[in-house]
Formats: sequence, structure tokens, C-alpha cells
Amino acid sequence: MDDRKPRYHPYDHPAGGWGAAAATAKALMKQSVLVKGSRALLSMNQPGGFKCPSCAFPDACHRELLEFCEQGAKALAFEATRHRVTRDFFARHTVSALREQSDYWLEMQGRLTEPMRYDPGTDRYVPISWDDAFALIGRHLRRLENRRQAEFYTSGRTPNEVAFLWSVFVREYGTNNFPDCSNMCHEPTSRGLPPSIGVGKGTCRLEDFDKTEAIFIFGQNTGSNSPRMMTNLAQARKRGIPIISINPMPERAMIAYTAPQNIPQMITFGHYDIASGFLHVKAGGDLAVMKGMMKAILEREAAGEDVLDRAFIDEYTLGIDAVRADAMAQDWAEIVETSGISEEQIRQFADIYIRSNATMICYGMGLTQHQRGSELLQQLCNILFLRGNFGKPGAGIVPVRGHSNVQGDRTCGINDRPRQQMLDNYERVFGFPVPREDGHNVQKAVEAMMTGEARIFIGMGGNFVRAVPDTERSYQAMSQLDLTVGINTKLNRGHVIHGREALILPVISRSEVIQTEKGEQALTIEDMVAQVTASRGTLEPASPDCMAEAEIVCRIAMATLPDSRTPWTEFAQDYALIRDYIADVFPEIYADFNERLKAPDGFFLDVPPRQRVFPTDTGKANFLVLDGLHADVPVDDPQMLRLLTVRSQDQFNTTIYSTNDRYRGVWGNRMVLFMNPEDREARGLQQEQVVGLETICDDGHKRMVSGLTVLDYPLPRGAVAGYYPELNPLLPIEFVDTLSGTPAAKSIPVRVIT
Ligand SMILES: Nc1nc2c(c(=O)[nH]1)N[C@H]1C(S)=C(S)[C@@H](COP(=O)(O)OP(=O)(O)OC[C@H]3O[C@@H](n4cnc5c(=O)[nH]c(N)nc54)[C@H](O)[C@@H]3O)O[C@H]1N2
Ligand SMILES: Nc1nc2c(c(=O)[nH]1)N[C@H]1C(S)=C(S)[C@@H](COP(=O)(O)OP(=O)(O)OC[C@H]3O[C@@H](n4cnc5c(=O)[nH]c(N)nc54)[C@H](O)[C@@H]3O)O[C@H]1N2
Ligand SMILES: [Mo]
Repeated sequence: MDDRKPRYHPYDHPAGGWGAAAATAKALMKQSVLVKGSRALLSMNQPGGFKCPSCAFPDACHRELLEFCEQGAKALAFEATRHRVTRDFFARHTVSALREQSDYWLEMQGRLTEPMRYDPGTDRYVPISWDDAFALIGRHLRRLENRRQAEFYTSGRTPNEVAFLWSVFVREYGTNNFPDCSNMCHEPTSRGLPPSIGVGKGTCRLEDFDKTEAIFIFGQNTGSNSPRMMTNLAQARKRGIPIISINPMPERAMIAYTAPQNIPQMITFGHYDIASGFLHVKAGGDLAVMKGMMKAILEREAAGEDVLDRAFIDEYTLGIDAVRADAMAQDWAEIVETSGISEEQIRQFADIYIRSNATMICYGMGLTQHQRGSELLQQLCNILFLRGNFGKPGAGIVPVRGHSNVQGDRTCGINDRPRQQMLDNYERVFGFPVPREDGHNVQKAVEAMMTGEARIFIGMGGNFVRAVPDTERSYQAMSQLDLTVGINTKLNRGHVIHGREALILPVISRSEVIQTEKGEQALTIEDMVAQVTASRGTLEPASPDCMAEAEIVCRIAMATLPDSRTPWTEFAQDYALIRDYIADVFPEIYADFNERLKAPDGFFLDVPPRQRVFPTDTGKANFLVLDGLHADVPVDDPQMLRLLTVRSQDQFNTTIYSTNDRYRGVWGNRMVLFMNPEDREARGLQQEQVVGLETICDDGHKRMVSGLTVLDYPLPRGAVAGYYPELNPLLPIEFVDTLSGTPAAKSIPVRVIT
């Protein structure tokens, strides 16, 4: 369906509103679950119900009767679909034929219903019993002498209890190979923030939106990707709070937004203007903006103005002198050239920052997915330190997270570079010897597959092969493995790009009831403000042969480690017992887990910087210097454009809900290339001409994508944008953020080919 010509007409209605309400109903109808889905929506994010399976933004604890958004409703509709992938389906289609289908088509086939095994003789998936499937996995895993040859992926929808069991099993098996979707996402938050503030998490809660005096949003498309945050932004705007968006793409929802739950406003077609200011930054120009802001502030300090929070800086921080020297040494002309923002505008935004007594800085993939992504976040901390914006109401740093439990998975032990003290705790509680050396993250896992070192891949959720960089090379590497296992709700690319042996294991989803011998089980989720809440599904499982993820981990463990003394049988039945063990392994975080979970709204994990405690090596908040003005290594090529790979309004990562992107005005095709008209003309291209892109990289691999329709779009000169995952073939596996290994997916050097 992607060969349709895209239609392009700008969306001039406010984001949200009737468009979102209509899209919600349409998604429910498309999956034939209007009634069932609508009923399930009533228990989403309500006490006793289940947590939204979409993004990680917190719910306001039944603030509105209907606490969901268009994206949550779509995620639920696609999960609760009536459509089913059965053994007959697999009998009808060879895997080679399935490989030719689009991601959208695979997704639309519906929920997986029973375990399947790849049969090379017929090139089809055929049914296999659960027992045989686990035995097969156990055989393969036991055969590996070097346990580092197996890769155990986690996608961020995995709940705490399952992630914890996964972390126990994999360590008992003998490796820290934990490639995690977070390695492509907010790993810079986990690696970049600790040296600055001592924790790799955000420091704000929802109520801070009600107390803040200014909000800056760097590189995050709130309206499409965390729509529930729009309610908080709209309320802040109503109070007259400045909201500044820093983005190469003027995202629609930042300009005008109507809350879909706000019926009076929808009837009168009213809307809020969300952003009061917009910095149309060049791709990767954020560091120059940040340095410019610091320079503007520090120049005023030097002129004798009282613009800093001296008391905070003296008592809680170290290192301001080096940061001051670095910012002051930057040249305004270079700042303007690199950022694409005028000195006057930067000074104006610095002034907004100075006048606010409580500022929140939010950010998303527009910052993390750069070669110096982690360090960019440290610069945000520097800015916040200057005015004491930690540990007071309405102030702090807000990583806008992706998957609903990606933060919780890390807290519960999914970590390829674990601290030794955490490993000591595993050893103390479980009594098996724990591997001490670092394991593989996503980048290293893919590289190990490419060199042939890795032999087995097991994915707890997600769509690894489609989400990772360097598509062609990754597909090739994945196909050479001995065994690939996808533990999933839906059919995806990872099932049709598979190893010599392959299994598909279908799971009970977040919205469905998990019944064990011990009764109905609840799972828990930690959202992006570190609030831990219970999630209980209310729908019937998609098929009686779907299995709960926790039980799958236990059964894999039992099949692989016959002599294990870990209580796998009991864990599979009793999730409260799993929580007791979580409390034992992470006493400083999760003491009295089950007890605290009894509160109707769950509980918050401790985030020390909220109390102005900074558990860094120095015991202080650290101002940190990052040299220069560039978020990526400059490339010397006059034809070079920086490619940003972004999400559309109608997808959840590799799950494509439709080929439209309502807010950006694209309909019917995702193979588009957004380009500044002057860049287009400079290359002699026509509007809507079909072109290709080629990566500029000298590692000897050619990376190309063709069939892209050029669309004029208000991007700054030098940047082009298109959709993830279609453009992942252009992203070299080694093109990553230095500190965290996160692929620099927002700044790929490319040139246009015709
Ligand atoms: N509906 C929906 N919701 C989702 C997801 C989804 O796919 N669909 N995915 C979930 C996940 S896993 C995640 S991580 C989040 C992702 O949510 P976001 O962080 O919003 O991710 P993206 O859509 O990749 O793009 C981020 C924004 O960065 C901007 N950008 C690109 N390059 C730069 C740059 O150099 N500087 C600046 N300042 N901005 C830049 C882009 O224009 C875009 O607006 O959303 C989560 N929620
Ligand atoms: N170029 C480029 N690449 C990127 C990005 C980018 O912006 N640009 N973004 C990156 C980011 S931020 C992320 S997070 C990754 C996403 O990487 P992943 O998390 O691996 O990908 P998803 O598309 O979210 O995974 C979708 C699959 O999850 C399965 N699933 C859904 N719900 C459940 C469940 O409850 N249980 C189980 N077991 N399975 C379930 C379904 O089978 C579905 O097919 O992609 C990264 N890749
Ligand atoms: Mo993500």
C-alpha cells in the first residue's frame, strides 16, 4: 500500500479534539471491537483496572472519568482486536510470502493464538506444544558453552515482575547480555544524568505542571507521542505560563490543541495555543542553543545583575567556573550559525528562563538520538542548576519516556552494565554465582550477530530486528542465528526474519486477565515520574493458548536450568512472591513493595534530587563541560543533509496504525521526505519528485533507500525528515551516542540521489 502517491494538505485544525475522537472510534471499528473496546477503555488507568499499554506518561489518578487519549485508545483497540493469527493462517502462507508483506499488513492479521515453530521443510510455521517449545529453547541454551553467545532482549512494555524474572533467569544462565529497547531511546538519560544529578530518571511529578512558571520542550513531539501530557500543557497555558518548543519541525499540536475529553470546548471549536514560543533550531543545533542561553545568562551576571540562584549553586553544586569559562568563550556568530537561531531570540528565551522562579525542561528523542546525546542532557542540567531548578515545586528535568514500563524495567534489573552492588544483592538473595562482566546492549548485540559470535536471540516483547539500525545488515545477521524466539502479542518482522530454528510464543496482553492457581494476578508498572501502580487486565485472553509472560520466563528457566534452586514454579503462580523478591534484591528502592502497593494510587519511588540530594561521586550536583557547539561530529560534504527519522501521528514504534500522519498533513503513504524548499531547489528537484537517499559513511557498506516522495516542509536548511522504521536501512550500527550507545537516529548524514 506504500506505492500509493501521498496526498499532502496541511492540517489546519487544532490537534486533538474531534479529529482525535473520530480517530479513536475509527481504530476501534477497524479492529471490530467498538463495544468491547469502548468498555475496556472505561477501566484503563482507573483503580482496579489496567495501565495504558501506550506511552509512559503518568495518569492523573482518575482525574477525568475517561483517562485515556487517542493513542492509548488505538493501542488498546489494536491489542483487543477481534482478528486472529491461527494455525490455518500459517498453513496458508509460507514465511517467504509473509516476508513480502508490509509491517502494517502483518500487524493487521491480529493476535497470535498458539505457539508455533518454523519448519524449514515447508517454509511454514507449524504448531508446537508449549512443553516442546520450552524443551527446544532449553536444549539450545544449554548447548552454548559460552553463555555470552545468547542475547536476551527486553521491550519496554514488559511489566516489573516479568522484567525482574527475566533479569534473574538470564544472570543465573550466565550473562549480562540485556539489549533493551531503552538502548535506542532514553539510555542517554540513564547514562548522562547520573554524573550530573546522581540519578538516571526525571525529577518532576505531575503536580509540578501546576506549579511551574516556564516549560521548555526540546525535541519532543508531545501531541503525537505523549498526548496525555497535552492536558497538563494546556492547563499551564491557561495560567499564562510560557511554553517554549525547540524543534526543527514546527509540530502541529504545539501550535493549537483541543482536549478530546473536553466536550464544551469541542462543541465550540475552541482551542488552546500551546507553545508561546518556538525555536526553529537546526538539526543538532541544540547544544549551540543551550550554550547561547548559558552565555546570555552569565553575561548578565557578569554585568552585575542578580540572575543566578547563588545560594543553590554554593550549597549544592560543583564546577560552575569551568562551565562559565566554556560558555563565555563561545562566539555569538558561531552559536547563531550552528543553531540557526538569532542572538536576539536566544537572549529573549534566556530572559524568559531568568524571569521564571520554577522551570521544567522536558526532552525526547530529538536530544537523545545524537552522537553526543547523553552529554546534551548534562548541559540541560547545567542550565537548571544556574537558577536552582531542582528540589522545588514546579522545577526539574523531565525525560519524556517512551514505552509504558521502560523506566521500570531498568529499575528491576534489566541492565547490561549493572553496578556490582546490585549483582551482590542477586547473589545474596538467590545464591547462584552472578556474571560480573558487562553484557551486550542493542548495538553490541547486533554487532555480535554480525560477526557470528551471537547464536541465539530471545525477545521479550518488541520487534527488535525492525527497530534496530542498519536494516539490511541486521536482517542478514539475524538470519544466521541458530535460534530466534519472539515472545509477542502480534505478528511482526522479527518472526519472518528468523534464525535456522525459530519460535513464536503468544502472550496474554496487558488488558487481559491473568488467572493462576493462586487466583487473579496483578502486575506493576513504573511510569516516567517514578510512580508505581498495579495493573489488572479485564478482558478475556485472546486465546486459551496464550500464556502469561511471567510463566513463559519461568518455564524457559526450568527447561534451561534443571538444577536451579530459584522458586520458578511458585513465581509463575504468585506475583506477590515475585514482588517480595524484588524488595529483597532492591531494598533501598522497593522495601515493603506489596504493602505499599495497597494504596489505591500506588506509590512513588524516591528520586533524591527532589530533596536536593545528589547521589553523584562528589555528593554534589555537578556542572559538566561539553566542548564545542555540535551535537554530532561535523561532516565535510557540501551535499550533506542531516536526516531525522521520526514517528508519525499514526504509529506506535514499529506498529503502523495507518499510513496517514494527520498533524503533518500526509495521507496514504509513509515513504516521504520532508525538505526545506530552498534545499530542494538547490538540488534541482521538483516538489513531489521521487528520490532516493544514500548514507554518507566510509565503512565500506552502501546504505540506500529509494522511492521517497519529496514534500516541501518548514524544516531549517540542511535537515530532511522521514519515517522510522522505513528509513532504518540508512542508519549505520556504529553511528551512536558515545556515552550510551544509543543510535543517533536524529542526525544521519545523507545525500539525495536521483
Ligand atoms: N503514538 C505514539 N506514542 C509513542 C510512540 C509512538 O511511536 N507513537 N513511541 C513511544 C516511544 S518508545 C518513545 S521513545 C516516545 C518518542 O517520542 P518523541 O521523543 O516525541 O520521538 P520522535 O517522534 O522520534 O521525535 C521527536 C521530535 O524530535 C524532533 N527532532 C529531531 N531532531 C531534532 C534535533 O536535532 N533537535 C531537536 N530539538 N529536535 C529534534 C522531531 O522533529 C520530533 O518532533 O514516544 C512514545 N509514545
Ligand atoms: N530510526 C529510528 N529507529 C528507532 C527509533 C527512532 O526514533 N528512529 N526509536 C527507537 C525507540 S525510542 C524504541 S523504544 C525502539 C522500539 O523498539 P521495540 O520496543 O522493540 O518495538 P515496538 O514496535 O514497540 O514492538 C512492537 C511489538 O511488541 C509486541 N508487543 C506489544 N505488546 C506486547 C505485550 O504486552 N507483551 C509482549 N510480549 N509483546 C508485546 C508486538 O508483537 C509488537 O509487534 O525503536 C527504536 N528505533
Ligand atoms: Mo522509545
